[in-house]
Amino acid sequence: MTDVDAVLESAQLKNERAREYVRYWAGVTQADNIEVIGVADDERLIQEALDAKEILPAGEGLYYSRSYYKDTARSEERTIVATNDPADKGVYNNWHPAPEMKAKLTGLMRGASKGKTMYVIPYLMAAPGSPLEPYAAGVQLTDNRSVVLHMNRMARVGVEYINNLEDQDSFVRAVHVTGDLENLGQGTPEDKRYFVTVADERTILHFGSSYGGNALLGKIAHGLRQASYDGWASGTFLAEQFMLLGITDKQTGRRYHICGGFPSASGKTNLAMTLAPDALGDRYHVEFYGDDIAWMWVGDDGRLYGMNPEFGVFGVAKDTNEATNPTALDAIAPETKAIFTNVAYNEKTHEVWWEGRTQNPPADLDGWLDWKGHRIADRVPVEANDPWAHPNSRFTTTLANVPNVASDYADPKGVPIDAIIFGGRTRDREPLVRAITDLAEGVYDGLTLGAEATFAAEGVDGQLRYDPMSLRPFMSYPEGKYAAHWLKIVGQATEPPIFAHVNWFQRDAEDGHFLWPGYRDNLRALLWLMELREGEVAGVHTPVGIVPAKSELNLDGLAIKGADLDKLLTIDADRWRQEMKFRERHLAQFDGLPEEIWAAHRRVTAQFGD
Ligand code: OXD
Ligand code: MN
Repeated sequence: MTDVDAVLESAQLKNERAREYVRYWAGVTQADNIEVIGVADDERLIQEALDAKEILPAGEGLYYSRSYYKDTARSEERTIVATNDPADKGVYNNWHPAPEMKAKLTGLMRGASKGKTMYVIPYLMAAPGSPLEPYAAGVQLTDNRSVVLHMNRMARVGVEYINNLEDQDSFVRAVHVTGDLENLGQGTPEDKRYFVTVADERTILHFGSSYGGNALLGKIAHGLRQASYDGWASGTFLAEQFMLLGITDKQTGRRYHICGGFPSASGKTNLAMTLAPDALGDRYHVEFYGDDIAWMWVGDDGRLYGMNPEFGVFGVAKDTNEATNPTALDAIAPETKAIFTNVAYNEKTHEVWWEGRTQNPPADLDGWLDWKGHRIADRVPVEANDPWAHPNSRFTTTLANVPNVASDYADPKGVPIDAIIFGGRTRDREPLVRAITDLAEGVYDGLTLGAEATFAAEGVDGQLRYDPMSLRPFMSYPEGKYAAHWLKIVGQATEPPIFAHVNWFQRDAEDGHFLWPGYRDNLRALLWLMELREGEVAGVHTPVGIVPAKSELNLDGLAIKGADLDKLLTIDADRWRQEMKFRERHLAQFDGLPEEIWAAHRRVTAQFGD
């Protein structure tokens, strides 16, 4: 066991409270070595990880990693929010008492890093100087080198982010211990994995996974669960699973910023990184700020501001290609130092591939291994159609690698938010876009956000899987209080954002074709929304908001059938009457939902009549 103090001293980690914390967990986990990390260590750690075969080369300045085959996704069942107040129990936060969870996790972590190095990663989930900086500092401890490499890409890392904290105690304690992955009983009644955020103690304890979604604590647990709790407890901000983009109209010089939530598989990353359609590219420039998290607060000027607390993108690889997301491909090009996880890998050429990267997989199977490391050429007939890459395989790259990253993406002031949008993948009921100008109706719309659960469930009774504001897996406190907090924060804005609901996935009821081309053309719906906000178009009023008149959408360079466009902009009243009944049941689960939200629900319901 090394002398912890000597290591911290030589790494110039000066925050005394952080030192105490490192000392304590070094004692519990009994790691053999301690190492404090800064960005300058990345190159050396990459080389060490290559030498140890924890990662493999994937082209010039690109890397490949594989996680244990039973450890490839976020585990929602094993994720817990713990506090010292039973009143914090909500419908989705899987609440447990803090003392019980701390004892449990300390027990699981005791001695569990023996023989390993415990890396100390001081980080900041904000641009330095941000008004939310007091909530952004953390120190992740991990016994996994690959997790360190991912954290270096996903957060700002270095001792400088915690040494000079105004309140030395104000960093999040984020402890990650991998555990013996082959003996954790993943998915069985004996499952030993626990992913706990002790929200009122600002402590995160994750045991039993090295997959990013469970192990990158700055992003997943601090950036959303802890931050949303902090935002509520302090009464000052919102932390949401939102993308954030900017649109510049080069003709008028106006700039707009739009953020929004999308349940998984509803196109959030592709939208965040979108470019303008070719025909509109001369006039509009689209900029990328973030694909997954936005923290929002009201500035002194009465506007709602937003910022992406992350430093990188942990994106789903599946279906990423030149048509769906060309900027993502640029962001993972040679020399970007991107890391691929659980995609298919060619051990001879070091190429990577995933489903949807090209229409067909590489024809020459020589050297190709699937995400489990099994040779594709050796597959037996029953395995022939198994995917080469895991459906949740990922790429990890820094924001700065995204070619259209906004020039002010690291500005600590954040950007003023003009619109908040919600969009779940639904084959019917949701039009291309409907705008909502009333705050309570906007929050109500976010709370009733849903998407088709699975293909198999479609059409059974048409019920959506509701995912309020797309925060369901990260909800840290009761939903009624969450709704009230939204009304309070956005209600403070004197120039509030407009809300909208979008849907790129409507299909023809008869032959199932997508009515809207999607991808870059989605910008057309957002441009209409900005024109509506500017009072340049009036739209058509419906019970669920304002939809574009057909003539108001900019369709330059787009070939779309008039009949498809009609359907895209139509509200199916019968379908919506049914939807309102589902919504009522969904909202009724939440204790203490503000009366404004129920009133919004009743207003919309009444407009549809019986
Ligand atoms: C997620 C992610 O799992 O962003 O939501 O990775
Ligand atoms: Mn996410």
